[in-house]
Amino acid sequence: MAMGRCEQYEPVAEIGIGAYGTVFKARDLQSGKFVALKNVRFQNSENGLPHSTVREVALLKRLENFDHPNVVRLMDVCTTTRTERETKVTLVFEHVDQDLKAFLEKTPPPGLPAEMIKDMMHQFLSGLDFLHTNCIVHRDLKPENILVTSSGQVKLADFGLARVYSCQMALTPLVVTLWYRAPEVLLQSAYATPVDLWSVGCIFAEMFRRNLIGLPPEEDWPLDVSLPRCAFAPCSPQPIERFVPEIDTLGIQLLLEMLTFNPLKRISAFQALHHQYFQDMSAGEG
Ligand code: 0RS
Repeated sequence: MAMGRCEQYEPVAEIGIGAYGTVFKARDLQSGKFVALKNVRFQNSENGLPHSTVREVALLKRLENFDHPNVVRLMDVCTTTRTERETKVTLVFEHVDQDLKAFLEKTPPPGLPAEMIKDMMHQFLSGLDFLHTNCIVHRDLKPENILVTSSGQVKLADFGLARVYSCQMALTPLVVTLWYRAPEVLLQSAYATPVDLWSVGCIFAEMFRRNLIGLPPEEDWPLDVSLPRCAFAPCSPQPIERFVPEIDTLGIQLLLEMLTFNPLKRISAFQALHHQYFQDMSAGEG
């Protein structure tokens, strides 16, 4: 992968602006294909880019060798020194036409067929297990950064670089979606890969509908948070079937294992992929 200067990419439209920087849809003048350009600005350290940035970009490049079907391809990385103090890094990704949010919104009633949800969930978990195996916690999974190709392939986007732009994030007073955040993130407790499985659970339920887990037991409440358990009204878990009426028994089982309050008791992406729920999928799928 060459460290080009990104002159071969012509911006066409802004896709999104967020804590991460700006993402543009652009045309690759060499191939004629569309790409997604993500610009991230960094404060230079004494000798150029901070080590952590270089390391994280190198990790993203290394992931490319695995060519995983359920994460977006990173095609190129370019750097532009803007000033002595600031460097702009442009990550060039393959472009995918739509996100899961738009995909779900345009699904006509009565919603997605159950087999399609299963297939998409399996792809989603495969991509996530791949990231977790490579020590990448996504932290912000939501329908807006899960992309769906025209042929129904699910691809995760906006992962990695989290630590790098967390400082940039602090300076960006943008309203961010907290709907998919695991309780330990909202409570500012210690967290790791299980946070993503909570988000997966929320999205899984959203593909059917909504749900409620009730007030967690005292033993599951983290000790390292400032918000006490007693700040919440007691409420017993609701039968999930009431909120997600179309889900089947195995789907409910899997969903509850994802929406488990205690991250240590929550199912992992790898375990979820091997859950009985997926056992009736035909070989070669996902
Ligand atoms: C109304 C808020 C939503 O091809 C989209 C793509 C899209 C990409 C793509 C490829 C690789 C990214 C995008 C990417 C990189 C941060 C990201 C954050 C969120 C999403 C993707 C990111 N607004 C309109 C619909 N939408 C989301 C925003 C779309 C639609 C098509 N194709 N991203 N996002 N990495 N970094």
